[in-house]
Amino acid sequence: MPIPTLLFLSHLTQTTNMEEPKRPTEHKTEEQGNPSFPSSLTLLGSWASSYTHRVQLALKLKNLPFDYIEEDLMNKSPSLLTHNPVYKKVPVLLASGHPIPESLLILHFLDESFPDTYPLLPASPHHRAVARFWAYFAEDRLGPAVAAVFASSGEDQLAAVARFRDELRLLEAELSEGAFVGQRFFAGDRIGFLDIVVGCGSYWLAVFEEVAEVKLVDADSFPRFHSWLRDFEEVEEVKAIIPPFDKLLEYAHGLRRAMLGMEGVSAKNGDGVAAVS
Ligand SMILES: N[C@@H](CCC(=O)N[C@@H](CS)C(=O)NCC(=O)O)C(=O)O
Repeated sequence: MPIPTLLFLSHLTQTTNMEEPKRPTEHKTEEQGNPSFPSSLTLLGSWASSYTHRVQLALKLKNLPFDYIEEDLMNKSPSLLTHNPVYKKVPVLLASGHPIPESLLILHFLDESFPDTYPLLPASPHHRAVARFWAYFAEDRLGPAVAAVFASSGEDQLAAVARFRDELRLLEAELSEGAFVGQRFFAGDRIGFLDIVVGCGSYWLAVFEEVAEVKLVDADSFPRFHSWLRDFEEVEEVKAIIPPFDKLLEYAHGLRRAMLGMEGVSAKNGDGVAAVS
């Protein structure tokens, strides 16, 4: 659930400049080969973007080598603007130089291009549809609900917390007695597509709880989601991707100050999240 960047923060990362932009690798000349059988992979991303983390995690699970280019979202590179002219957002994956924007589409692309190494989606069409349905739910409902909590204060925030918990209850029910009952992860005994989608974003929940001084997920109300998240965060590949808690915390504090500073324009029902983007 990239809770918008978060899923959540995706909207929020855009106008704040709390992190020095780094460009770890030079942009290589991109050969224009066949994108369906990519001979090279380059990821344009942002360090705090859970959408970017989704792609990094999928690449890691599939053990695919790739170049990484850190984008400064306050000062987007010509490469990003050229390769994602419609949304101008990260992540963008260049497959043999051919751009693929949108994290979920990139996950699908990787699974279709490299089906034999760590398949992300289930084999059965029905289970695939279920995973995609809940991924859509995470994007469409859960993420915006978290973003609204982060962007609001006072009574608006209390209402936003209640709304988020109502949404999360739907996923909790699916874990405890629905499509994923008895499974450690959404994908079974190891993480897969839906775990990546919901998980890259969910690690922000603890950060938001601290910054916004609210309780979003407690083990009593959400026992299955709570244990799923703990298990997800313990996966070696996940640990290698998620930035340290303190770094996320500092970032989120700055973001929250910036957002509440916009009060009157922004801090109702998550509108501020969109306003910042
Ligand atoms: N739906 C997109 C969302 C990507 C997104 O929102 N990325 C944010 C960073 S987390 C971004 O690039 N924001 C820059 C902007 O909106 O100007 C995806 O799944 O990839």
